[in-house]
Amino acid sequence: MFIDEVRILVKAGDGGNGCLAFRREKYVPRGGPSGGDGGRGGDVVMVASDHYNTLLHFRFNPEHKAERGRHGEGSNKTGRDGASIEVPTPVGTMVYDAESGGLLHDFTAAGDRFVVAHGGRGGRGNARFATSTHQAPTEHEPGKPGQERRLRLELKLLADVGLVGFPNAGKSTLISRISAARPKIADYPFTTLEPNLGVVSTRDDRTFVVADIPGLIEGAHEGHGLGTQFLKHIERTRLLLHLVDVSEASGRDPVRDFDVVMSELASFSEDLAKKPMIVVATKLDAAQDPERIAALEHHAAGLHLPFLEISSVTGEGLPALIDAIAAQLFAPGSK
Ligand SMILES: Nc1nc2c(ncn2[C@@H]2O[C@H](COP(=O)(O)OP(=O)(O)OP(=O)(O)O)[C@@H](O)[C@H]2O)c(=O)[nH]1
Ligand SMILES: [Mg+2]
Repeated sequence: MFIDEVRILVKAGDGGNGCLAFRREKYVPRGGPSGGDGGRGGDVVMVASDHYNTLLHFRFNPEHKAERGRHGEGSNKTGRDGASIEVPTPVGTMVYDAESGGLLHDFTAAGDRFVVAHGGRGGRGNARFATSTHQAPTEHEPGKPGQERRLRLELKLLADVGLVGFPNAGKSTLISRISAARPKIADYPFTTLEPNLGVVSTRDDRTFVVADIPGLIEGAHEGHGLGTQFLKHIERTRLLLHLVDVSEASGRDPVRDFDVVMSELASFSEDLAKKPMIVVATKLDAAQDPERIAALEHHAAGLHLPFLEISSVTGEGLPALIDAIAAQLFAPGSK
């Protein structure tokens, strides 16, 4: 459930063919063999990169082919080698051969490189077959085909962002609006019983992973509601979004909701409560009373926490929220 998986096809370049040719120059009576060798095909090289943390980019781009080697030519011209291609993948990707199921490589550090498909060798041209007793060889070889492989990539997803808040605050609705995750959404508390992960892409084609977990209520650390057990799933995130329902329908006070959730977080782990946090007022479309929003905003300001307002129903505030998350996660010097 927390594993991202894709299948891709990689094809290295074929080797160029060796050439069959003889020198034919004016005034040179008997030209020797002059067919050049074919060039080598390019490799497909996977490279672990910090720029990616999901396999989403492979879904739009499942085939990766390197250039073929050029054929050899007359006058002993060797064909140019095909260019290799580099395919970036997140650190933590495990690469399996999709047919045999065998593990080919485990990318553990940024910059780690692994050739997943080797380019074919170029064929030898006929010039290479000449010997003192065999001066007019017509042998020449075709290039070897480049390796073609189906791969299965696997990545254990670690959430970058955790959603916290009361039941019904709109956590699952938010993740369903900004990612492809489709958790159950309903107008009663504890709709979400298990964490869901969603992959979100930003304007500049970066991605981050959001974890939606069950809501917290007062006394969660003593086992009320579903308790705090699910907070372990967001202990390693880098940012929390604290969702607070500011519509009247919640029947509660947003500032108090906020404080209750904060104290439940703190009683689970001080570190968790101290994580970078964005306070997000939800259900803006259903909030009639600007005072409720202003009070929460003021409260957040007092704690030096950024504050944003959204409606997952109308979409208002969602692009700004994604931008704010990306700014936190991808700021130079973060991570
Ligand atoms: N009007 C309005 N309703 C919303 C909005 N976001 C969520 N809701 C409604 O609020 C209810 C609860 O939404 P969920 O997304 O299931 O809330 P949750 O925080 O995941 O709740 P739990 O999983 O129980 O913790 C649903 O009826 C949603 O349709 C919003 O922006 N505006
Ligand atoms: Mg939910």
